[in-house]
Amino acid sequence: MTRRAAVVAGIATAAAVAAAAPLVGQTSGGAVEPAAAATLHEQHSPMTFTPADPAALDAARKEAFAPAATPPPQQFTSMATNGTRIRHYWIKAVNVKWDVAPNGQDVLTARRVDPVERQLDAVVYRAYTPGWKKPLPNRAVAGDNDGVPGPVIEARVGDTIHVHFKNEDRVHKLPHSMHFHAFSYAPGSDGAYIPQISGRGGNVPVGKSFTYKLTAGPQSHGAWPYHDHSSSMHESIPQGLYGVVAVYRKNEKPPDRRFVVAFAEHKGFNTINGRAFIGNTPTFQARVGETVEWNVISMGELFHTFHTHGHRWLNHAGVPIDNQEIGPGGSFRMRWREDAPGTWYYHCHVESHQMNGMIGLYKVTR
Ligand SMILES: [Cu+2]
Repeated sequence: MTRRAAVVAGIATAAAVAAAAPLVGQTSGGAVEPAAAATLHEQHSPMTFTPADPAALDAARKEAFAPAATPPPQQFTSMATNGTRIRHYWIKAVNVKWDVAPNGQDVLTARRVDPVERQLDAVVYRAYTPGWKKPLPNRAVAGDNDGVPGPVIEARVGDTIHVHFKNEDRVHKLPHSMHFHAFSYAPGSDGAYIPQISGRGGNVPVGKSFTYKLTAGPQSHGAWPYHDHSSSMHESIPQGLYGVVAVYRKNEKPPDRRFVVAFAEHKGFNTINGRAFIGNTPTFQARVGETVEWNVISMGELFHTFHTHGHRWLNHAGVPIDNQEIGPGGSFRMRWREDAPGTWYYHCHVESHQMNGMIGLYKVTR
């Protein structure tokens, strides 16, 4: 506790440190209450660490750095539902225990990450079969229906999308909503809480539901974020309530692989898809010759840079780059045809973020 408080003190005001104390106290005790919100921007220092147990470190490294298997083909729901007039998504906000670093290691610095440091009483978006009957399976490496970020909302320009949202946050008991970048909609489907104005969709109470009616217009193509914009958004986004919208042009061919990368902060770690450190963050895979597409969003309070090794792409001015800045609420997508076999890093190039979890592996096989 003393060490943690000292880390906080390094970057925060005395008031923030005082506010952080209840969370530190509760790590042995149970439910996360709104106190968590006060500690969102606390930063772990890569210089203070518990050395890893050699056997655990070795196991985590073996798993992370093992040769790539042949990646299975990727499916996109947009292909399965293409041709229907209205795409329906059935989504709940549900509680899960989320582990920011399931393998318990930072394999780069040989540091052990303790369970109390890395576990979170999360609330996440999860996709269901019609009528919210059964959760849909997760079919991607990450970012499909596995928690943080929420399920990818896919559409094509010209589509109408109905998102049926139900708030089942029984742990925090907070109102939630879904607010979508990318789409056009009437004010009632904005999903943003405006006191006395926004209506039911801006602040959906626990146990209640709301249907957002959206249209993918001519300016909707690309990768975008969606997130909670209710009165609880400042607490709920760090608890996991955000995801990615992927909209293709009318006749655009989808890529062979789509990699979802969501930069954010959870429990003081700088995260990719809710996870920190190699082997916990997604290990993406592709084969030479495939078209790969990266959908990158940023949530939270910080600015990041998305960098990949061994690859370059063209920015909007047609200039080759290998490092793209991205700020809160921002997003971009880009593609390349894979021609570089090997195991590569992708990471945020803000070095303190990279060392605090924002790094992963990309494995390309022939
Ligand atoms: Cu960063």
